[in-house]
Amino acid sequence: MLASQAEPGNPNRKCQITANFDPDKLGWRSFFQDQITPEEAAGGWQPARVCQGKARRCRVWSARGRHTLEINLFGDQGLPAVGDWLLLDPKRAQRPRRLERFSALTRQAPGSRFATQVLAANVDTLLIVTACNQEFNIGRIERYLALAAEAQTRPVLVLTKADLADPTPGNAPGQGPGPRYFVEQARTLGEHLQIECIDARDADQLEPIRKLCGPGQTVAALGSSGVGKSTLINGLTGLSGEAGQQVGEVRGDDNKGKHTTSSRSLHPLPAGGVLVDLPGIRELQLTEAADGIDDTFAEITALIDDCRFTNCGHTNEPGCAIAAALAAGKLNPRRWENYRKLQGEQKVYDQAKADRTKRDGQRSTSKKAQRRLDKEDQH
Ligand SMILES: Nc1nc2c(ncn2[C@@H]2O[C@H](COP(=O)(O)OP(=O)(O)O)[C@@H](O)[C@H]2O)c(=O)[nH]1
Ligand SMILES: [Mg+2]
Ligand SMILES: [Zn+2]
Repeated sequence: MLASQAEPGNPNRKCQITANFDPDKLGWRSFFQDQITPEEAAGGWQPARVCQGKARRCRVWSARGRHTLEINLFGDQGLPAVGDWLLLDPKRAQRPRRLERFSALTRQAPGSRFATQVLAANVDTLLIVTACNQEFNIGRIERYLALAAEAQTRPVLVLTKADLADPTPGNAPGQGPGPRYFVEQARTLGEHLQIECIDARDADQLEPIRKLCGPGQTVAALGSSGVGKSTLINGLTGLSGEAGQQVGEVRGDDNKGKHTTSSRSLHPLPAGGVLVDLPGIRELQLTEAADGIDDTFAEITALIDDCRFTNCGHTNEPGCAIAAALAAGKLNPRRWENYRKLQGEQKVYDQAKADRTKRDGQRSTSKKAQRRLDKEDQH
């Protein structure tokens, strides 16, 4: 299955793949195997999966176990992201080749109007984690759904703190919106969306999520701090204390978490899959996600197809299917607003990127922006 089992650094010595490193369980599949050239196979190149990326230093998992790679040069490929598969040249480990990704969760790099940052690569399932309290925000979930749709990653909505949902602070017992309220709200996002409403601290309630994390599966958890991502991850990995993820306190007044985990990381699961923690997402500006947004708002995309004019602005044009659906109460005005907002942001991004590309010639990401990206990855 592997190109070769020779140990990097010593191509003549066969090495035992450590008990911990089973590439198939870690997500290796024919999609990656097929990318290995005959020369690489003959040269003893070895696959490695990135479990943590900090600028040019990244932690990887390979037949040598877990180790750090100082990457010298990454050419036009950009730096590897958590979840990437690399091929390590036994003679020049510093110059790995990054294999093509089957999916990438990307956002606009914070502080930049045009650079893209890969949050995680090769993710099968995205857990969109939010809590049954004032953190719950339907518009933000739609944004996350568009991110998943763009990456063609299956989204699952995880509503934590179901145990606290009723009563909510300020409400008399029994009068707050119970967990059902949040599930009903979330259901308006899609008939087929998988929704799990749980107490993340209770391992038994994690069973439906555990099912998604079988051998070879890569599952990422995304959500604001304080919603229970680390709790969820510890429940799934079975680790706690020093070995597990640090679980944070939550401020009493607004239920917001203080940032505890801050770097993206990949964790193996006892059953075989891997989990990616995507902490500290304060800002999620989508990049090149017009298709993902269209998929997320499929009912709107279908209506737009019915507008009389292909360039309909959906304001006062005759034969506008959007205006008609709004007037007839057949289109949720909040969804329409959010669709317009997200597509509007895309236009601003596309314009900024086009302007920058024009100024920089062929380069779409300037050196300065890349340095800023590297720096932000060190946090
Ligand atoms: N009652 C309750 N508390 C939870 C739940 N999930 C997380 N917490 C608590 O919320 C706080 C923040 O959790 P943490 O996992 O650090 O959130 P993260 O910032 O998203 O990683 C901790 O005190 C957890 O014990 C839940 O489902 N129910
Ligand atoms: Mg955390
Ligand atoms: Zn229209």
